[in-house]
Amino acid sequence: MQFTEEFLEKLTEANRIVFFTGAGISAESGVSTFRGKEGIWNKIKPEELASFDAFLKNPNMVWEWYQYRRKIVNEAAPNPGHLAIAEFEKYFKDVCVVTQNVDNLHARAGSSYIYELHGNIERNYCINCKTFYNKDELQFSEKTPICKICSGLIRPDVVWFGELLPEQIFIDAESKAIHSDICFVVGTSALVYPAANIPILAKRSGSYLVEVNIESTELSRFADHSFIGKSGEILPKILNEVKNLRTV
Ligand code: BJW
Repeated sequence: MQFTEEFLEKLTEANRIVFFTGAGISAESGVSTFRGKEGIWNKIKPEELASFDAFLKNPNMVWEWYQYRRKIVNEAAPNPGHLAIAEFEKYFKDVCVVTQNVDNLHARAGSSYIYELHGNIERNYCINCKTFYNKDELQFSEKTPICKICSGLIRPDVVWFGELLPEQIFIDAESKAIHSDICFVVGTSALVYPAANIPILAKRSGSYLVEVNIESTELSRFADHSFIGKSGEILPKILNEVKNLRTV
């Protein structure tokens, strides 16, 4: 893999790094992406499962789908892409992950600063009184569980279409993007808003935008540098270069 002089210079000089990640980074861990040939939305319509209306219409079906995905995620392990990102923290002053993923694999890989824009599949909350329940409390529930306090339906703590993103997390992620020196955009089609604004904001604020994806995306035309290939292969190679250029 060839690195340009410009890219190496940016790696040498940077202090603040943002990794903006999507489903593609977890593909090599065996977690399906949403779009594309093997994507979830190829088999299921998003509005049937990933909206509050769908949940109210058929809570058990939506709950069952999330229990199935939790099982996949539990059995999956972070891959070399997640692990490389976590190791970047040793070499730069400020490294964070802004992720659209709900699979918790960045945390399990050891990343310390994670902004989860679309929630986390391991948490749940009551739609009435907002009491939180972690996955262990509801692990064996085949049907939609009911809140112990108010008998409301319990839903996964993820952001469905038409719902607002967690406000403070989004504000903090925007701030990290604005102040970043390099923004890596990894494994996302960059089609879902407002999350997809984060890398654009980084670029407009002067950050060096680097895309890592198996194919080009909506964002590619804005990127200063595009690596085409699997993130589990490319990110460890970039990390190796960092090890040559910087000291711990
Ligand atoms: C690899 C790889 C490997 C594969 N290595 N790469 C402006 C314009 C148009 C529409 C809107 C807009 N603003 C808002 C909207 C509406 C909507 C939206 O964006 N729709 C678009 C789809 C058109 N947005 C919303 O509804 C958001 N809320 C909102 O805007 O609130 C305000 C509002 C309120 C009321 C009314 C109107 C507005 C909420 C969005 C929530 C998204 N939720 C989901 C589900 C989360 C829960 C769950 O997991 O079940 O989030 S949808 C799904 O898409 C999931 C993802 O986080 C998100 C992004 O997908 P991602 O990560 O990019 O995955 P893929 O599959 O698309 O791409 C994978 C990529 O990986 C590909 O590029 C591959 O090539 C690559 N890849 N293997 C490297 N090994």
